[in-house]
Amino acid sequence: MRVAFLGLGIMGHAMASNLAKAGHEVAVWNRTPGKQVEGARDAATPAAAAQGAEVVWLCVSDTAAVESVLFGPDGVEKSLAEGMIIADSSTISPSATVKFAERVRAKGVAYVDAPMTGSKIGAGNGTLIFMVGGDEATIERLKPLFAAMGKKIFRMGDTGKGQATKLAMNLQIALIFEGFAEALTLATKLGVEPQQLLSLIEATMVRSGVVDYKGPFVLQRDFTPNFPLRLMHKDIRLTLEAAKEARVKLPALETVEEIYEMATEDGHQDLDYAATLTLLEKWAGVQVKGEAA
Ligand code: NA7
Repeated sequence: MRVAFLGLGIMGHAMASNLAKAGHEVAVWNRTPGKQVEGARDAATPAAAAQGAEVVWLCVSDTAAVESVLFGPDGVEKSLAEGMIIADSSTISPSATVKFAERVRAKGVAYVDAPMTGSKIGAGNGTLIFMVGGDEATIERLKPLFAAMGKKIFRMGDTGKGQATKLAMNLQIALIFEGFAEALTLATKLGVEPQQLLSLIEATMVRSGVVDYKGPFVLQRDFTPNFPLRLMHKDIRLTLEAAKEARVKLPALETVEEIYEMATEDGHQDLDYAATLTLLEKWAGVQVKGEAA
């Protein structure tokens, strides 16, 4: 298929590469020039990338970025044509997504929100899991592209429901990790060996995918970003905003948001979100480490 891929960050670059590798005709654009994707054509603007494309796929930071790529000067809107599909894998506001979709629908363009999970590793090896909102026929047309970038798609409902689901998923990741980080900090302060605690967690119902994945990194004190703290913080804020719009109260997430705020003040925004642990350590006066760290 002819695809314009906009946004070549950690996730987008790997996704666009996989589309090109799968034989799709890909044009790429990134706000900061100089990023290339093997097998893809470089475009100077979002509008130039989208010109003649069947599908325009976005993966940029946040709601404002999606809005500017779509509707800003030289935005995708200039090249919209009847029958085109816009797919957005950025994590952004569900209500803004619905508004963007309405605006392009007037031009006969379908809009699918397709945020994903699977992190940098899943993007690299094409095993992402997509949570998708949009009509079934449109999603069906996108299947070859989903197959090149991921291993599974879950249709969650109409446009906007992919984003709503993503926020509900990241809410859980943030809270599960915070529970793990608090447990590690307390246990360490009370004299328990962190590696022993992790082994016990793995053998019991406390086990979780989040802890399986993050535990080894944390015990090695490796906070290089798989999922940067600034992006998890953005998602937490988006979740609280969506909750406010829907008149839902999320007291645990509100507290965790304050921890992200303080971690940002400490300069950790570009580290992995697991670096929120360092705040708890600072307050407790301990450091959590595995034997080899
Ligand atoms: P990264 O690696 O931080 O990449 C973000 C990308 O978004 C990168 O290409 C940025 O371009 C682009 N960006 C940011 N702001 C803008 C604006 N205003 N206009 C156009 N492009 C912009 O993030 P990930 O790849 O890890 O994640 C991307 C999304 O997926 C995000 O929503 C996650 O929550 C999930 P730059 O190179 O900085 O010019």
